[in-house]
Amino acid sequence: MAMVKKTLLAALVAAFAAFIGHRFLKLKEISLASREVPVKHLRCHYIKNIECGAEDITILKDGLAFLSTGLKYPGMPSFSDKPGKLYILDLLHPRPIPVELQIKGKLDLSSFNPHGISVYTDEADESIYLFVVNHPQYKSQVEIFRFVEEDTLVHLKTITHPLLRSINDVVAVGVESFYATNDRAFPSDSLNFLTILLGLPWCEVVYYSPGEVKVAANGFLLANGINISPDKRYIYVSDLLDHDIDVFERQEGKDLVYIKSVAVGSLCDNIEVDHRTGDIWLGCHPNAIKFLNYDPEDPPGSEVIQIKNIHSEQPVVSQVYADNGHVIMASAVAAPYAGKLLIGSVFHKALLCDLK
Ligand SMILES: [Ca+2]
Ligand SMILES: [Ca+2]
Ligand SMILES: [Ca+2]
Repeated sequence: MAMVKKTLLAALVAAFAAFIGHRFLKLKEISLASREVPVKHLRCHYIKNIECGAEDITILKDGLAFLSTGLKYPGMPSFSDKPGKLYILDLLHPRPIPVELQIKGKLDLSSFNPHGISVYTDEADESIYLFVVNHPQYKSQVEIFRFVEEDTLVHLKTITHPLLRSINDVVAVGVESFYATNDRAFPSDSLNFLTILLGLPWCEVVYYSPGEVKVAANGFLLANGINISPDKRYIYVSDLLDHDIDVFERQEGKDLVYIKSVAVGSLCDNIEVDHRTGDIWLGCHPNAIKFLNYDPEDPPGSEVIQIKNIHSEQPVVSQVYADNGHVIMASAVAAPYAGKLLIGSVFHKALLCDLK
């Protein structure tokens, strides 16, 4: 009997070890650990004053771009220990230079750590609201600002909620309501790593409004960028570790109904949507291991991917830009405007490129 027990135990241990070994191989696969991207450049130049990342960028219809800079995030490189800043850049200017936005109100600027951003224009009076994911002391909250003049934001409100646990990006759908992505299943690093190792898709999209907060969609390995179609009917979510963009339809009850996924073959971060064409633009990480184990000798690369006709039977996915990290490392966002493209990075510089 003892012998049978021993054999069973040995078989169980061997099966468990094989399973964990298999999961580590799978992890190598989903992190695209051996991927190298051949360089594919556009005509670009660096944007002045941006040296420590512009993790997220979004552009208004009149060509004003907002940039979220200086992110510090656990486990990721950062070239600055100063607080983060928000900038504005006028793309209609012949030589656009970013201007730091002055923040008025009660927000503690010494711990400001901006991450994903989104703008909302109130059609009633054309007022513009900027929603910013903020991580003071690595916590997660959403700041709502009103853009009042050329270079000034007025801080209106800080939103915290137990469901807004580990927010990466946000998409505003009203003056005080939004959808936000949680990029971690657990606050604890080891539990979070375990969910990734086991391939458990436990990240969520949360809907927030003053009257109701709920999980609107789930089933993501790592929910990162989020954005909305120009007609406001669809929500797009980048599931970074699943290498795809998930498309959802908005419902009256604010739930999101899953429509489909479009494979992108890269680890895509933030999503921008061309106001005019509805095309999807993605700032992506070609190789997660190079990104996490930052080595200036073998830097993490950058990749910009565009999806045309995402709602058709055959969306067209194409690589628009790729770099091996010698020009720009760790691209997180690509925002198009009138034949130009802004590329921002998690911790490095930012580029303004010509698409024509
Ligand atoms: Ca965003
Ligand atoms: Ca997916
Ligand atoms: Ca992001």
